Amino acid sequence: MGLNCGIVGLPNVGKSTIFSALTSAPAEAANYPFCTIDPNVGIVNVPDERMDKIVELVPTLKIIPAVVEFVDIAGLVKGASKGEGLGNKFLANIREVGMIVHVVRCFENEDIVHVNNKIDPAGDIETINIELAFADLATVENRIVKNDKTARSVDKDIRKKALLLVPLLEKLKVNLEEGIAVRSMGLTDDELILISDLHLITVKKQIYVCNVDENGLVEEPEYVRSVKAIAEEEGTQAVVLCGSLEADIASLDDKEEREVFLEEAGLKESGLSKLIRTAYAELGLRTFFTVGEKENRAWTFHEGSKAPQTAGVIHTDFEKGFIKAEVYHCEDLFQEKSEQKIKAAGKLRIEGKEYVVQDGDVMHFKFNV
Ligand SMILES: Nc1nc2c(ncn2[C@@H]2O[C@H](COP(=O)(O)OP(=O)(O)O)[C@@H](O)[C@H]2O)c(=O)[nH]1
Ligand SMILES: [Mg+2]
Repeated sequence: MGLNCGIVGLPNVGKSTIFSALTSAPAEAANYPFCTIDPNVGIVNVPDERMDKIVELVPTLKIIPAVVEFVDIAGLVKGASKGEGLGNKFLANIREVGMIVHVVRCFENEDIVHVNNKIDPAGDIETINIELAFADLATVENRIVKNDKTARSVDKDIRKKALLLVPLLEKLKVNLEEGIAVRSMGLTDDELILISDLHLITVKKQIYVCNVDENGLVEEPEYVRSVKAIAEEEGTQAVVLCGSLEADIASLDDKEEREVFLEEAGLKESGLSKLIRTAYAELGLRTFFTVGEKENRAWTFHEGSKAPQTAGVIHTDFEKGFIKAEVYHCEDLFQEKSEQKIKAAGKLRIEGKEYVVQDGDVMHFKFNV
């Protein structure tokens, strides 16, 4: 499951600052056996106001939020695709993530060197995107050589599959040479399946983070506008935040202190919280809840999943032995104030194997073991 995002960007754009702020209050790793344990990996709680409201109505001993993983990917410089800098480690790390969070420097500060000596978000984005495309180009070129051999195989099926790949690999090569990301090539689902074992980088979704200084939060700088324009053209999101301010906020232990700080900075929500929510949604992740005296918990599922699959998120036995689910939406709870009243109002539904679970559903699963 692609539950994680890799933070990439040129050196000195604020990646590590953002990563440390994100992970300053680490989630309880024991609850998330699927997560990687690595210093560059942080498990981050997904802020969700709905859980706060649920807890008011269904008091519980333990609250477990949904999480998403962030990976601080070091070493992306010009030439990384050819092994410059930490090139190879970088490539290995980035292949494993579900999505790319591309940090762009939109703040000025003479003391912090910019690798190209100039604040130029559009130029920086191009540098990184071309580097990523070239990394994929190298992968594709290797595969073309191998595939040419496979296409001469004596096994008819193997030969057939290899021949199918020939025009597709050529199309990838031609476009990647122009620096075009695979995600922008308009490939069909079948084509995407054919190339899935290449683990290409630029096929992954990418969102942008504009790292501004504090003034940039109040008045949108031209730098940000240029990133937003690129994001819009690519059909993706650009989140604006100030890395150093986020680091300051994250260093406060007390929730109320953090809220006062935000208010003083003129913000409704911290930039990190916006980033986490955007990343989670763009990864195609959605949340359902289980509630009870012992534990209120937010669970993550992939958009479009049916009831048995989402039951499987809790335990594989729940999926295998799935019978039915009792479901209501958290909005029903906010309206009716208790599960009894939801039942009395006829809003508790019984759903079967074909039910497509909705974001914000509260589920009770019935199953056989
Ligand atoms: N003024 C300002 N400096 C920042 C901001 N974010 C990061 N920095 C500084 O920029 C430098 C490089 O940051 P770092 O997070 O290590 O960048 P990385 O190389 O992308 O990981 C550090 O000195 C940070 O303190 C920001 O939002 N505003
Ligand atoms: Mg760093």
